[in-house]
Amino acid sequence: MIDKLVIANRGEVALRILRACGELGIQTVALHSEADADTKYVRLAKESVCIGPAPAAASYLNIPAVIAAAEVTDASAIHPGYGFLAENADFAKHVEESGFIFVGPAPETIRLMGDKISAIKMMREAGVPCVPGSDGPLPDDADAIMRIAAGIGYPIIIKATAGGGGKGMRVVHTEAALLNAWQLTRSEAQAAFANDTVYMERYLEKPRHVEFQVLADTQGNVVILGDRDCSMQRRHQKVLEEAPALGITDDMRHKMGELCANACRLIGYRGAGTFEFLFEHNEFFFIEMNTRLQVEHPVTEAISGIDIVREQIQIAAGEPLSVSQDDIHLRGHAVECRINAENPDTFMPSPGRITQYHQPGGPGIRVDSHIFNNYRVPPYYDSLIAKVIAYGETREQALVRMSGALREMVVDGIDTNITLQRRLVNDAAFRQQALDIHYLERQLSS
Ligand code: MV4
Repeated sequence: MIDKLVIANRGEVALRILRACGELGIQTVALHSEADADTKYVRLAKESVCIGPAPAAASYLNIPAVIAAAEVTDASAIHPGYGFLAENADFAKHVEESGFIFVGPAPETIRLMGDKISAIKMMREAGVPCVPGSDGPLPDDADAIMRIAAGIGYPIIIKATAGGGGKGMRVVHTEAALLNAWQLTRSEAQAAFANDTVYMERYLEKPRHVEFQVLADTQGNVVILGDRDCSMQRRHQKVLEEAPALGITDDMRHKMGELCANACRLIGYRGAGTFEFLFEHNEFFFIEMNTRLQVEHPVTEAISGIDIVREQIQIAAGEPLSVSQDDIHLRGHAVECRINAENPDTFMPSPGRITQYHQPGGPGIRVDSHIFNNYRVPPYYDSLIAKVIAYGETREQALVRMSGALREMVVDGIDTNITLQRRLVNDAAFRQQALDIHYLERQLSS
């Protein structure tokens, strides 16, 4: 049903989608900006179309250009990857109205989950535990807001309903700071998202970020591929992820999985999705749902043996999931290190020509990357240049393998965070215990 697929993305994820299409016998069309003409995924695709100048707004985010490229190549489907247009409900709607298959959930589902208040409302209905909070938008009434905050108890956090991923939120520690913080968050939300609706939650001070991966087909089947811990982050950018999350009993994992599956059925979910939770004092609290493929999907693939991108494409083609929940057996442990082209001290992007690249390998090592010797990292996009994934029977084995892989890896000509990743993987505290979402930033500042 899908004979030709447009890859509306770049970099390592474009290559990841291209490889899945290769296995499925689907022809590929690589879309690229003027800055990405000379790339590995463009070379390997059957066809390619230049959709605009280097800035993403003129190319990878240019909806009419993406759809026109699908039309001129007579493709049947469009895969958005992650970032760019992946969670743009208007884009998904345009894709479908133009007669193409969108590899992802229905546009209405993207819209519903993109609005955090409506997402939380649906999750509560499905019995998924959420953070105690305002259960809806804050009213335009100072006294009412003070009462809501007092009822929740300080500290609280005010979040924009159109936000997510760390944009448009503010922590409030005292009643004295509440109204000013409310006004500020509201005006920032208006400026950033053209939507000033905000809500309130109890602020969890030292949680972990634990997320559940789901796959749902159009026949009503749902499978849960377990959880990932993504707590190692800096400024809302994940640095290292692993699966499974430490210290979650099989019983809890099973119970949370069931609740996520219920939620999928309630909202009629289709495709790959992720339920994000904060995990603190042995309790889960839903915060957001991502309706796309995620950067860290390979750690789940490693412990489940399921090809998530392949399943995504087959679901989009109307085929049933290739497995049922009884076929899913999570085994071993996997860790992913994101390798970025960035200055190790300032974290500023470090574009430029890679003069020397040595890719690590060996048992249990997977590298998802679009780079090669003499590749020029463009200055216009995200600084992710490679993902190193290490699998082992145990967490210790996965980390030993990761440590070896990072020692082997050479990327010369530009700055990278490889040294930082080596340090983190060999950090005594990280080796021993599950750490909270603030650990890495605390460590970096000391
Ligand atoms: C929170 C929180 C504490 N309490 N909500 C940040 C990104 C967005 N996904 C939600 N975020 C948070 N929401 C409550 N009620 C702390 C964060 C948070 C965070 C969450 C996940 C991963 C990294 C984070 C870094 C800072 C703050």
